[in-house]
Amino acid sequence: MANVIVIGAQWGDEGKGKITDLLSKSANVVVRYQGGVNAGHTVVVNGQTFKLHLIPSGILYPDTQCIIGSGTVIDPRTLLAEIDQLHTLNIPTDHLFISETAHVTMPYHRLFDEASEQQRGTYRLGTTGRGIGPTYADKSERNGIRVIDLMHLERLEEKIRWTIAQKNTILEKLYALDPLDPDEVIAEYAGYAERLRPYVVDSSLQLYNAVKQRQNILFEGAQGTLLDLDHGTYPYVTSSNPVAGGACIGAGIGPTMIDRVIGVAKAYTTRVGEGPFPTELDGDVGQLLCDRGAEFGTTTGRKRRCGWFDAVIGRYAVRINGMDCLAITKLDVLDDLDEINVCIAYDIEGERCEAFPTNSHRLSRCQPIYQTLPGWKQSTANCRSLDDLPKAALQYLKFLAELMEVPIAIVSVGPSRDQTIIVE
Ligand code: 2SA
Ligand code: GDP
Ligand code: MG
Repeated sequence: MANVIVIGAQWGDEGKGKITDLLSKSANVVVRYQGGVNAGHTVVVNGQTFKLHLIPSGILYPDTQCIIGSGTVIDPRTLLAEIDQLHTLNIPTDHLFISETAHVTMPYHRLFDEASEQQRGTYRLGTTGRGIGPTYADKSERNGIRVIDLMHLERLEEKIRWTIAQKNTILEKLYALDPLDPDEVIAEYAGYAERLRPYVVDSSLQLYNAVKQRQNILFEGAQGTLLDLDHGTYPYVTSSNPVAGGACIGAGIGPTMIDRVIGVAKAYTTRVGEGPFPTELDGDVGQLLCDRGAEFGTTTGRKRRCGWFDAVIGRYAVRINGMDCLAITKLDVLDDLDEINVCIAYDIEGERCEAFPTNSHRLSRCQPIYQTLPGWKQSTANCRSLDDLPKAALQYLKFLAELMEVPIAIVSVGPSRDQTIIVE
């Protein structure tokens, strides 16, 4: 398998959790390299559903090391709840490791996220409210608290006292909120620190040793290409780099150690949160995709916006990530449709546009140009090889691969691990 990056090729929720779990069977190490508890990755095995936020989706394999890398932001409260939840299901976590250089989400980060969204009013971004943007902002401003700080209680106390003094001014003056009590926060985070201590490592070194031993490493992206801080639909993006290039920075390894990039894309498109979405469907078909695809946020439960597959976005994701191949998920969601549209280009005020506009304002003025394909009107949920698929479904997949100029390596026809077609 070698060293493979799994990324989301759209606006997130493409099924990265399912594909990462599937590939983890052949991986020695699985690494999350960015994002925090905004992510929600679902793995379904033998009828049991696991919703993971920070823990890599390889955790169900007891011999696979699972690393939460340096580029992630860690909310200890949610992470510990996730660990506890796995323990109640008899899933061990002694193969979980946390980078000492990852940044920590603090209570003021969550408060700032919610308050600033409220202040933005109609300009709100539709964040998950999990404090992600403010945690990364403190990291960039060099005001962050890192996992390594949690491990040194005296230093932690001093840092929290100093930081909360600054943050309370903002809470009171800018947002008219109550100040935080530093003693309470210190006690809370000291408790988390003790529970997290056994998991904390120098994860970049651990990864380098795995590379030297020629182990197979899987890098699990969170969110998706169009939510990338640099290459997504700014400002309607998250505050990290989900694209393949982010894996090297977030995991702390060099680009020469990467062998392949797999892009995960739904057979249609969804987006949760604000921002432009050219192929969005407001009517019955959009509702059908939402219902059949159970399109509700894995973390927040928010209804996801649904639309047709957008090959302009697909081609952009191939380029930005250096994608080698595709995993197309949720093909089964299209089973009932008479006809299926695929956006092949955009029309911007009479001008045909094949390349994805990097400017969100321009994107919001794009009208999709569609090609219509026939539906297959039969269930694909039990298909386990390409030969099992209805002809029209195969034609649809071939069309997507041609438009995006990359081969399809995996097709997913249901949420379960076994509802998968591996293309030989
Ligand atoms: P944030 O919270 O600062 O990262 O939000 C900024 C934008 O990024 C979007 N975002 C996501 N989009 C899709 N899925 C995500 N994870 C959850 C899921 C989302 C949920 O798996 O369903 O439960 O609502 C995710 N995380 C961040 C977010 O919607 C903003 O548009
Ligand atoms: P991620 O963030 O990319 O890991 O995706 P999420 O877990 O947030 O959302 C994907 C949802 O689709 C989850 O509920 C999965 O269980 C489900 N899912 C994944 N693949 C398929 C599929 O092929 N068909 C159907 N019907 N559901 C799928
Ligand atoms: Mg998700």
